[in-house]
Amino acid sequence: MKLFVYHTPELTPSDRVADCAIAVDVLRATTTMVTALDAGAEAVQVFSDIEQLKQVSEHWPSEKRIRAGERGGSMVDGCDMGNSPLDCTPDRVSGRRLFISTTNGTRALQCVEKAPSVLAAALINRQAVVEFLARKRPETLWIVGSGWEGSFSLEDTVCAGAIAHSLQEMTGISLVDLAGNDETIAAIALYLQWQDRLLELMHHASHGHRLLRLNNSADLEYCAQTDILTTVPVQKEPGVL
Ligand code: 3SL
Repeated sequence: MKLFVYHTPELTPSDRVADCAIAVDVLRATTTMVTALDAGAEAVQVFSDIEQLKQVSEHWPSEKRIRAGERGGSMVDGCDMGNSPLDCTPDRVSGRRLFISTTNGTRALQCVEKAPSVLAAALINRQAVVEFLARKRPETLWIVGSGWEGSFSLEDTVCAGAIAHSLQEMTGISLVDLAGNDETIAAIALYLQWQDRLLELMHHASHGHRLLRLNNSADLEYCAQTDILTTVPVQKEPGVL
C-alpha cells in the first residue's frame, strides 16, 4: 500500500486515479456527511454547484430530502440548513437524502469521484476508516484535503496524518514503505505534534478563525473529536455516498 497525501483538490493529479481515494474536510463538510449518515440519512449527494443542487433535489419528495448549502461559512438562502454537523440530528435527517453543496469539501469529493473506491473521512470517524483500509489494502491510496479555495488547511492535514499514523500502527507497514510523498510524512509529524491538542490546533487554523467569527465554536469542539463514530461513507455512484 502506498499512501499519497494531497493538500487540496488543485494539487491532486487529474491524469490518473488511485485505487482508493479519501476526501477530508474536517471543518466541516466531511464531518457533516459522516454525522448525517450515522444519524440515519438515506444517502448524501454532493454538488459543487448550488443551482444544480436545487434543481436535482426538486425532483425528490420534499419529506425525503434535506438541502444543505454553505458558502463562506454561512447558510445559503433557500436551503434547509447550512453545513453544521450539529444540525444532523436523527429527527432531522433520518430516512432523508442530504443534498449538500459547500465551498471546498464537495469539490474535494468530486475531484476523486472516478476512483474505484471513494470514502469521506474526518477526525470523528478516523479509526473506522483505518479499519476499512486495513481490510481492503488498496495498492494506491490518496487522502485529499479540501483546503480553503486552493490553499492548505491545518485541520485537513492533521486528519490525513491521524489516518496515516493509525494505518501504519494497525498494519505494521513501515513509514518508508507506506509514504508515497513528502506530504504524508509531514502530515504524520503534524498529527504527532498536536494529537492531544486538536481543538487548540483548530483555534489556530485560519478556517477555525472564520468559523469562530461566525459563532460556531460548538462546531469546532465537535469536529476536533477523534473516533466517536464508526460510520464510513463509501461512494455508491459518482457524487452519492
Ligand atoms: O469549505 C467547505 O466545504 C466547508 O466545509 C466550509 S464550512 O466549514 O462549512 O464553513
